[in-house]
Amino acid sequence: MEKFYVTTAIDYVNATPHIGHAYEKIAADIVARYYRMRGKDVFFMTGVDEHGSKVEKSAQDAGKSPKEFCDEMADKFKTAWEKLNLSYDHFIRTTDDYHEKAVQTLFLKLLEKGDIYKGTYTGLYCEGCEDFVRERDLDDSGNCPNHKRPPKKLEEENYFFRLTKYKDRIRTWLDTHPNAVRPEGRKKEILNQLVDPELADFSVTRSRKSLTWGIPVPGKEDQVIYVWIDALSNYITGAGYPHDPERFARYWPADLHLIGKDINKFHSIFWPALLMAADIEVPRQVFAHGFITVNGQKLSKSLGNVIDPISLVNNYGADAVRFYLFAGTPFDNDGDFSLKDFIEKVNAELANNLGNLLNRVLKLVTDHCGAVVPNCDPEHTLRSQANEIHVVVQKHMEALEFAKALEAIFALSDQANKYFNDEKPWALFKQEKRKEGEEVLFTCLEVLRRIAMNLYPFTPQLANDIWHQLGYTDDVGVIGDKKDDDFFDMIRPGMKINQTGPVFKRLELAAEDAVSAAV
Ligand code: ME8
Repeated sequence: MEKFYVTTAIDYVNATPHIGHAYEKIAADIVARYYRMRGKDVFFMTGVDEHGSKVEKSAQDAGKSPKEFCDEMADKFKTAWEKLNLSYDHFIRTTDDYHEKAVQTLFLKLLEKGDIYKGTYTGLYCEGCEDFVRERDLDDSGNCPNHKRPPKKLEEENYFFRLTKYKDRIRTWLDTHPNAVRPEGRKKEILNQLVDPELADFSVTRSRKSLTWGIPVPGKEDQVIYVWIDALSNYITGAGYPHDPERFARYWPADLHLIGKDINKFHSIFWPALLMAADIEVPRQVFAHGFITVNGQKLSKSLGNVIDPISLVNNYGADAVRFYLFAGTPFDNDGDFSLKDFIEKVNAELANNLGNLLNRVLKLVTDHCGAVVPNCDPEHTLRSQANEIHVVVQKHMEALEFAKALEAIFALSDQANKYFNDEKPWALFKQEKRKEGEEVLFTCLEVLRRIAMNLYPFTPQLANDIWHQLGYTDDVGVIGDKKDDDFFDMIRPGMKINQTGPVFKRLELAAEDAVSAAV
């Protein structure tokens, strides 16, 4: 069985998960479910990034020890992901013992090789970015443009990673692997950064005086391994490096690192360079997605618009959130979340377009065909379109064009509604045109079957509910384990359908959301 290893960025635990974090994790889940369904051995990993001064400070503010604070926060992330129906295989915490040991091993390996060396760093450091910043990148008030606060001046003895040694190899990698960094615009950004003379060796440790909450440099107690080498390594340590060589050999290299556009440099330059230095294969693809804004504004604690994914799911259900975040907004662009639009779009597509189609078709099958799939095999252009939907969806899924995949699926549902309205099967049965009536119902059932299969990665619960109402007793997501024929074959004549009421209930604005929806 072919493997597929997909990862997400690991989130800082200094604050609770927000809709932007959820966006990325759901994307990875969609990919994981899609490839599992297509028969791949998927390893889907997500997790949290727990070290660093930001987290240490948040713990202090909360009156807790960093470890105690991180334990609570890691649970909050896990709860959110469970609510959103994420099917990750492993949740990594950078405070996990195996991870800490592995990071130290990697550090010593690079030190021994001479790719990590000791130097003195003087510069400006932004705690928000957990990165050194350049004077010329600051805004007019001397603040970090991302975090709107001044960076700190730092002079420290640190260990550095010899990034400059690997610049040419990274360029060659990008030139010879056109899909290694995507989308195209983000790759160009990386190519420009590679020729910037200011892209220098970077610091991989901090003095214990300025950072205590981190992995100690082995044998050098005054130095702590600095966040990025610790964080990036999660992708290999979580897959078994070096403690489980068999698992590591099975899943590495990662097939897809999903990350946000703000951390592209770390993933498309620092990370491959670290791997090259350690003689480990580089990932197959880094994909930098866009950012979610809320009502057109950047997510910000001070604006109070940091939507909590848990309350969103509690009020509207996981499928609605999963669907909305990926319908409409191309994954490589920024997209906006507005409650009003969310409710409108979800009701229009999931309740009206798809839900009604299912209800109307199944009602006629119940009333006129004894609740059994009619025994026929009609030819119709709509059926041919339905037969091809997986090809269209596959093309979009491989390119991570989620919005286009959804558009194709819902266009099919739209067409089926139109066909149903035009053919009026209820009238056909009344006019004793049973054969014609059955053929219309069969065609619609087949469309619904295809929709359920293709929709599954996006809205697993809804897809399963449709699947079960169509009469199947298993889970739509396990279809990939079966013969391909089952996937591509038609709905089974003679199968008893199981109509149990609306598959998707229209959403109503929750009272607590009324104020923000009015914005
Ligand atoms: O950067 N919309 O953690 P993080 C979409 N720990 N994605 C968003 C977003 C938004 N509004 N805001 C953040 C870190 N993200 C590091 C990563 S990986 C080895 C270490 C994305 O909690 C962001 O781009 O700040 C990143 O991919 C992820 O959420 C975690 O962000």
